[in-house]
Order: sequence, then structure tokens, then C-alpha cells
Amino acid sequence: MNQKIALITGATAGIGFETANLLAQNGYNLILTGRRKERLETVKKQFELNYDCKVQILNFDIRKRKDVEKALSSLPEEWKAIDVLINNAGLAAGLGPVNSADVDDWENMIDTNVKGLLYMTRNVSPWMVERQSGHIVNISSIAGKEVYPNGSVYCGSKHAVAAITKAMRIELMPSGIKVSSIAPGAVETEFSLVRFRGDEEKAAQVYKGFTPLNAKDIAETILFVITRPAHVNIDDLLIMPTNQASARDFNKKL
Ligand code: NDP
Ligand code: 8X3
Repeated sequence: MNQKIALITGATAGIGFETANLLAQNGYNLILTGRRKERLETVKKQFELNYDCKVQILNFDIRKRKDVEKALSSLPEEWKAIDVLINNAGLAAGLGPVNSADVDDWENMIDTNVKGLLYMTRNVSPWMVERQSGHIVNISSIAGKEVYPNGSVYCGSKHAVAAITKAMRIELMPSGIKVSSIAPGAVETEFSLVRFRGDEEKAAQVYKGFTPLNAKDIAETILFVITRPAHVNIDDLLIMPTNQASARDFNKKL
């Protein structure tokens, strides 16, 4: 295949979907993952019809190690030459203090945001090492740099992503593999809807009174990061809405 191959986890919605859309328009062939099979199938149809792009879809739950391994090993050999791995799939589940938050939510966040990212990387990075080439982009968060009350485990999971990213960069540097992290502030996607278990009113409240980032803003940033010349790596990029100055400081006009 002449075109570069990018694998994007969590491509059924939000940042992952918009990144897939932009990369398809920019000549990448795509491997797209997520649990919602119908969305993956629709996206594949749309992209292959509208863009000069081939799409493989892999439908699995990133928390399940054996399913990750099975899905990746099912790829045709030529699709294993992955140039860019975008570890994007992730979520916040609930918002509550350590003394009363739901422990199942903690398991979900740690299994998805930390262990899922590791399973993906453990499977894909050996193919990159073999080719002595590749780029891994981890989607961290402002919550990987700062903390906020009631978000201890989500923040902890994203701090883990930040630490893992730094160590991975050192480990993979001798093999010519770039490792980057992108840390967004508030982006309006399905994120808050998922955090508040489908409560649309609560989710909308998060973005009320200011203009949050949108998924396209992050997609454009990812495209910038993965298209730098061979000798340039963006280690860590923090991107915030103009009216958000920290994890907790917003200029809201309510
Ligand atoms: P969305 O909820 O819109 O999208 C999340 C994506 O992750 C979906 O495609 C979902 O696919 C996938 N996903 C979630 N859990 C699993 C799972 N167990 N197995 C496989 N795929 C899964 O959220 P965003 O686009 O906002 O989030 C993308 C990333 O950006 C996350 O890592 C998030 O932490 C991070 N982020 C988000 C910010 C925001 O304010 N929105 C800010 C900073 C970082 P499916 O449900 O089909 O499985
Ligand atoms: C998502 C942004 O501020 O809700 O990572 O943690 S925040």
C-alpha cells in the first residue's frame, strides 16, 4: 500500500471520528475501532465512497485484552504496517468523591483509559519496531496535568497516560518511533453524555456560557502533529478553549 496507514481507537464518535474523517481526506488508509459496529460500518461506507481511502474496521471492547489481541492479529499482513497509532478511546464515568464514588466506574476508567491504551500499544508497537518506523499519539487531557475534586480516578488515569507516554518515548526512540501526547481541555463531544450516563441536561450544562473546543479542533491538531518532518517530534501539546485557563477556571457568561 502506498498510502500511510493510521489506526484510530474510539472512531465511532467525537475526537476519534473527526480525526478519522480528516485523515481520510488527507490520503490515509484507516483502521478504525470501537464497540458500536453499526457506526463503524457506516463510517467505512461513507469514507470509501467519498474519499480516496481504504478502511478496515475492528469491532471490540478495548478493556478485553484477548479481544484486542484477536482483533489486531486478524488484520491482513499488509495492514499491520501501521504508520500512526492514535490511542484515543477513553471515557470519564461519573463524578464523585473517593469516599462514595462507584467502584465499577473506577474499574471502567482504568481498564479503558490506561489498560486499553497499553494493550493496543503492546500489540502494535512490535510491528513498528520491526519496521523501525512509526508514530504513537496518546490522547491525554488537562486532567493528566491537573486535578479537580470528584475526578480523582479520571485524573489519575490521564496522569498515568502522561507518565506512560514519557516512558514509551524513551523506550521506542532507539527504534525511530515518535511518541506524542495531546492534552485537550473541554471538548464538546459525547464525553459528558457518557460521564453523566445519558443525562443530556447535565451534559449540556458543562459547556454552557462559553465556547468549548470541538472535535475538529483536536483532529486538526493531531494532523499537524503527525505531519511534522521526520526530524521533528511534538512531545506534548496542551490545547485549551480560550475561556478555560485551567482544569477548574472558566470564564462563563451564564
Ligand atoms: P466520545 O465519548 O465522544 O468518544 C469516545 C470514543 O471512545 C468512542 O468512539 C467510544 O466508542 C470509544 N470507547 C470508549 N470506551 C471504549 C471501550 N471500552 N472499547 C472501545 N472503545 C471505547 O469522547 P471524546 O471524543 O471526547 O473522547 C476521546 C478521548 O479524548 C478520550 O480518551 C477522552 O478521555 C479524551 N479527552 C476528552 C476531552 C473532552 O472534553 N471531550 C478532553 C480531554 C481528553 P464506542 O462507544 O463505540 O466503543
Ligand atoms: C476531559 C476534560 O476537564 O473533564 O478530559 O477532565 S475534563
